[in-house]
Amino acid sequence: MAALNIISYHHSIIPYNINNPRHFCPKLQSLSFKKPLIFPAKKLTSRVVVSAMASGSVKETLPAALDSSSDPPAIFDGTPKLYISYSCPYAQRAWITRNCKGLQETIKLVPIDLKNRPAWYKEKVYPENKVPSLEHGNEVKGESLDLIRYIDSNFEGPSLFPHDLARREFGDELLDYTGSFYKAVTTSLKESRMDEAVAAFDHVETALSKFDDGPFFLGKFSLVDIAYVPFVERFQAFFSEVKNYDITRGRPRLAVWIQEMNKIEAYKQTQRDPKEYVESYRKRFLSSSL
Ligand SMILES: N[C@@H](CCC(=O)N[C@@H](CS)C(=O)NCC(=O)O)C(=O)O
Repeated sequence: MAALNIISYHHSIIPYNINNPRHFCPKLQSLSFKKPLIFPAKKLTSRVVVSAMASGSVKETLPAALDSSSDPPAIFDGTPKLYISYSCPYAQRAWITRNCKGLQETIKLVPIDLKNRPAWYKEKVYPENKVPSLEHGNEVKGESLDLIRYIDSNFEGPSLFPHDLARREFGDELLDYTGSFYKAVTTSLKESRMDEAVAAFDHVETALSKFDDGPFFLGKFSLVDIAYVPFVERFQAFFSEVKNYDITRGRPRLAVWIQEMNKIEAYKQTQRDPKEYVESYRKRFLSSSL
């Protein structure tokens, strides 16, 4: 079982005393919230396990990105393949999901150089010519939000979407909101105003207070956290560096969420140097003022 394997690989979670919330996350206790952020021990037990399963702490040597001079991998040879770009936030969603489920040895990572794309990618793999895409069986599927659900439902490993109806419904709502979140923040950037971005970050802060049995959107870690984190990671770096605006200021739940996300090895392995994000966003959203 993949989940147990990961727990045994991931020694750093073992020292936590699962009966003591402070050991799980000491900093949670020093912040003040409308709802206390102390998680009942019985719920915490399952959270630690989920967090451990989501650790993805099988260390992986990342392959070099394939470009126009590279031969294709053995397409449709029966090995599931996740085509990504290391810098793409949409691809990062699928990559984190694969890591969280402990599928590093099941789903092969195939990074593509999007600036110098191999012709075979569009011709033989994914006619949309975008990343991410997943080759599984005789099919290739795309669209990050569909893919993370697909990987969660069609591969082994811990389930990353809750079973209870209230959480599922809120999860669906938040997954739907990711597009509006991105649009609101990037519109603010393009138009050099803060109002829409501030409202979008406030929306996230409010969403994080809905379930108080853990610091994640649905209480426990889920696909919703995976869907948001690549964008929050980029926005946090850009707003801090370019707008001198700390997106966590006055948003204690967002601050704790980022802190907790940064402890998840499955996600950490997908992070890039924040300077890269800042430069890329500068070109994309501030080009007229350069
Ligand atoms: N809606 C798609 C967006 C994917 C996407 O736009 N990926 C970008 C890289 S971040 C891409 O492949 N761009 C190449 C292109 O548009 O030609 C998803 O959620 O997967």
